[in-house]
Amino acid sequence: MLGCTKLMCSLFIFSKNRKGVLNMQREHKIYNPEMECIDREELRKLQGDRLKKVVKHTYDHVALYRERMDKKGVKPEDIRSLDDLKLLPFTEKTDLRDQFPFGLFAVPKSEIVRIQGSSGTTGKPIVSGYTQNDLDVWTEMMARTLTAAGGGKDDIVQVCYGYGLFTGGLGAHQGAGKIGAMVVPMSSGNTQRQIMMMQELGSTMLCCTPSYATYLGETIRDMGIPPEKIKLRAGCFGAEPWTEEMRQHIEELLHIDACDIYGLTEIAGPGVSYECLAKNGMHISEDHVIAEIIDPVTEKQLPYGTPGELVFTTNTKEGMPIIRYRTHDICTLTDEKCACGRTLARMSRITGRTDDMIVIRGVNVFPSQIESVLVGTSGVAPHYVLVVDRVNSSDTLEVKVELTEEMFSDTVSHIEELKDAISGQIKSVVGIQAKVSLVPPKSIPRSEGKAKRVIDNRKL
Ligand code: DLL
Repeated sequence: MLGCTKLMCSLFIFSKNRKGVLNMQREHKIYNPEMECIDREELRKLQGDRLKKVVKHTYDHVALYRERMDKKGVKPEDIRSLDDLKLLPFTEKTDLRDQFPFGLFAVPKSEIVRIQGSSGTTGKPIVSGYTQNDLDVWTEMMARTLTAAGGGKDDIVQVCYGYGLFTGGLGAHQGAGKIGAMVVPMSSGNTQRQIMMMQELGSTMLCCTPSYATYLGETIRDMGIPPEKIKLRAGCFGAEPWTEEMRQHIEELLHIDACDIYGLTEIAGPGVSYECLAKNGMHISEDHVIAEIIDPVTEKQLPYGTPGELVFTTNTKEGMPIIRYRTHDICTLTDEKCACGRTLARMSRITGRTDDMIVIRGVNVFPSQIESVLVGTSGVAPHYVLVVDRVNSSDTLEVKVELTEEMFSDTVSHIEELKDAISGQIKSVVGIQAKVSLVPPKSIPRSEGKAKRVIDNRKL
């Protein structure tokens, strides 16, 4: 039934072209109009019904949720509609770490067909388990995403998100396959080869982080490749924060429509929300996830339009359902109808975080991970600051750490060895290359309140 309605919906609107001239008629393709254009009252009812089921499934099969709900005095029968969501306990990233690897699974392991993991690589990662149905749902979310960016079966989709535990590569791959496009599974890195394949195959869509899209665009420009050799039309860029200015820069460099795409491992992966060609916020796949905005301090729900912390509840996930996950990402929600015809609520760009997580080259990094390396290294004091910047469109991380008095008076060769050792440890714990600068004792300013560990010079 769903199959025959798919892709039947397309809406034409007038929109501005790149020079701002109002002369272009644009088609808005919708992968699943039945769900993406659903009446919002009907959606609320559907969400409520699905919530009841997911809460019961979770309570019956996941000890952590049963204990948390019992502690709050909430039973599955108390959840009668969407309004009762606020009665449920929250989930934090630390819960996923503590329950690693299988503690939050709500089905027998034999039902799990895939494991994916977070982009950050702490000692103890977080993983999510998918049943076949969960994979199908995630794949459809990505099919919606690529369709919303104008994609279809005639497209050649170059996927330069990393393949592996990170959800970016496989998520985009699955979605592109679902819409019948030709998938080019490049994974990340090797820019010259990416550009060669892009030209030879005539890739029409690009999936990667916005910083990598910028780098690719700048490299293509600097190589003097004529624009007609690049056939790209659109890209789905996410996994890290970016700005309208960056969008404009990418669109001008690559002559494409650059759409934002958001997601997180804990909930499904990329495609939890996605921009259409109206480029006015990301539509949330609300039939599969429930989005709330809360005040991070009082933990109370906030109305649409008010900035706050984004919280997600999975509404159809079987393998590892998650109740009220605190993303710590800050944004606003709106349910105003979009020019594309979708009724699904939209979230704004992510404007910040309520915790100290930073995303560097698409990798989630917590200062505490770096601190754990420094504390375990003799010769340096636990006084440090992380300086994040964006140089030639690529994020850089400098770790400034104080030497101890004894080490400060040691030989240069020892100090160089120490730098290499710290940088190697950071690479293995956090997963990214950092420049380590060893500074004299007591040279990093002390704070009287909360220590300022991160200086982010990127214009995000
Ligand atoms: O980054 C999934 C993804 C892959 C999204 C490819 C989009 C494209 P995680 O590694 O679990 O999953 O990191 C999730 O990354 O909580 C945000 O802080 C950040 N993030 C993801 N997308 C965006 C975006 C993937 N479009 C964390 N804008 C999230 C800003 C984003 N931040």
